[in-house]
Amino acid sequence: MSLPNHFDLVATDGAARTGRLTTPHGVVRTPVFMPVGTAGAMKGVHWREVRDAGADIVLGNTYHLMLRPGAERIAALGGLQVFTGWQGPMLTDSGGFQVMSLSELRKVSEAAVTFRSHIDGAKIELSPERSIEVQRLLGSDIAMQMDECVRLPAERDDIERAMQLSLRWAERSKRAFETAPPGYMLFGIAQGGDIPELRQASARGLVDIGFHGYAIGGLAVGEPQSVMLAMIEEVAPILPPDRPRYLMGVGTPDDLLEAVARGIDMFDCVMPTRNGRHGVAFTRFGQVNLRNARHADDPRPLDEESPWPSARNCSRAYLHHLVKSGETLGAMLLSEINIAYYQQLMHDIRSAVSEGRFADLREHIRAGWAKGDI
Ligand code: PRF
Repeated sequence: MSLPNHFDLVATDGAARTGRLTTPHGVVRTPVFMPVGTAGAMKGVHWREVRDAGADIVLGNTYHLMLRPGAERIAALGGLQVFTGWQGPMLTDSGGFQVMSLSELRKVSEAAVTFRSHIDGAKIELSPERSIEVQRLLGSDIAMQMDECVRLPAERDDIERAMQLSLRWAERSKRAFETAPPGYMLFGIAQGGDIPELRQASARGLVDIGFHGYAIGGLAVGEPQSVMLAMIEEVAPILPPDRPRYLMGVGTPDDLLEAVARGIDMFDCVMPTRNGRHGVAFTRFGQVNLRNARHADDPRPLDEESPWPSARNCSRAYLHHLVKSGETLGAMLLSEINIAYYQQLMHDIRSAVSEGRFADLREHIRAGWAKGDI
């Protein structure tokens, strides 16, 4: 059965698209990058700065929040927005992917995944139905189906088994979501590894079931960028053009540009905050490692033309000092600068697509990165 559509496609330029996704907590302008606030917090960055940087939506994780502080507790406290103070839209990942990367003693069966909590070792079962229940208790604007993601390289049989299981879980997730109030959304997730036929079968199966939007999972898990882009090219033409498309857990600024060029509308990644905590800044001239001794006496800011104050005003010498001394502020400033850079990139992409000059923007941005930081 076809679900109501909350996405308006505003303009296209080649395969690139720009649109508006209306959620219960506000409108999301696409293409969009969702900063990751895993456990109900953006690591090292206040929501105010996330909002000021231009983020319309953030991502939270079912896995972390169900373990601590617990979904029922967050529901009793008024849901994620009231609990965390982030007033805008939130998308939550379903948990399966985080179980695979974070927990021990995990076991996947038809019914559910069982695992031990990485926090206290408690044995926990997460089924597609429980994942939807948790995401609804959290009050997530966009819930994701539970899926199984296989790291690459992998055997065809393993990829196919996980893809088929994910399709059966997609059906169960949709059924579990039937009683959700209007306006809330559920996205299906395509799997299929690096095998074109399996990618196509996965996408077709999801479209037959019918979701508010469609995600592509199981990429950026060990394969080269060229393979990731080829898999997007297999899947995107099968997805309904009037629904949002979300590439999960991606990526570098270059990944975003290339995926938008192939019709992707939504992204999330820990890269801006994680790299920021490790002393790395994203700039118009590529990545800059502030740990490097060449910055120690450099009075220049990261980018004197940046619209973001910390990128324009803080000297590289100061950022280098903060990072080298292990000051919390170093990680905070670089995380905030990186989130702002990603948001600026998406803003520029949206403007270019709506004005029919995406190809020019793509060349211009790539030229800046190729020039390098000098
Ligand atoms: N599935 C889910 N979340 C994800 C992924 C996936 O395949 C990925 C892979 N890049 C990141 N996050 N549910």
